[in-house]
Amino acid sequence: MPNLKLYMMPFACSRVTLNALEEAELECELQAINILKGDQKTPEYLRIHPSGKVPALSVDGTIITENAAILMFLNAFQPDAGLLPKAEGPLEQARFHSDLIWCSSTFHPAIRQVRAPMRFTDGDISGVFAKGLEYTDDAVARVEERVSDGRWWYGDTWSIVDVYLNWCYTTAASADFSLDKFHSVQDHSARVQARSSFKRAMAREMQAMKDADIAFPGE
Ligand SMILES: N[C@@H](CCC(=O)N[C@@H](CS)C(=O)NCC(=O)O)C(=O)O
Repeated sequence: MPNLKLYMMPFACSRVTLNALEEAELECELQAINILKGDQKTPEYLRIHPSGKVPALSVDGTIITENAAILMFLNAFQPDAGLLPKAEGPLEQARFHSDLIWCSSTFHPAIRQVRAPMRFTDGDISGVFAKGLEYTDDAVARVEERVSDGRWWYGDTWSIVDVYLNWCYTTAASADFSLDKFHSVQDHSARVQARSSFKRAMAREMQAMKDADIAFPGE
């Protein structure tokens, strides 16, 4: 087994990676990076992740950055863990990878526009924010359609894509995006969060937060 270390931040998108590690039952040390204090921009951390973001995964000292790439690696490393459905060939594999990349490169940036519009402009944030709400609505509507009637993103089969989607829409909801009209998404959220690997990941996040003395504003 390789030596794994995950650079993460409680509540950030590294939750998806942590859930994948728990689902695949891979032992992994956690290193919390307090992004509220700017620890992601220290020279030491920039040597690990040149963009100053979480997650980053060290595999025997070799670093992988970008959530989608880490998840693809974990799926290839532990193919029987069911992080993604088994692909029939390279074409189907690419379609599954495309779903992960959609989460990281389309859905996640839309949410950032809602949560942190000031990071996209030096001027008035209202247009960035309004567009962010619009893009997020498009993405959540796509999920709503796909997970209706108790389905997962891939129908009968849970996958790590469901966890990624859950992180995206719950993070949007923690800003100013309402999930009220998305009944299937709300049901999907309850199902994703009931899974034992999700609960273990959450418990580890809470412990990491305590160990690193991370406090969110207002706490
Ligand atoms: N494209 C990256 C984005 C990662 C990302 O944006 N992470 C956020 C937390 S959810 C972060 O580290 N933010 C700190 C910052 O931007 O300073 C990925 O998918 O891994």
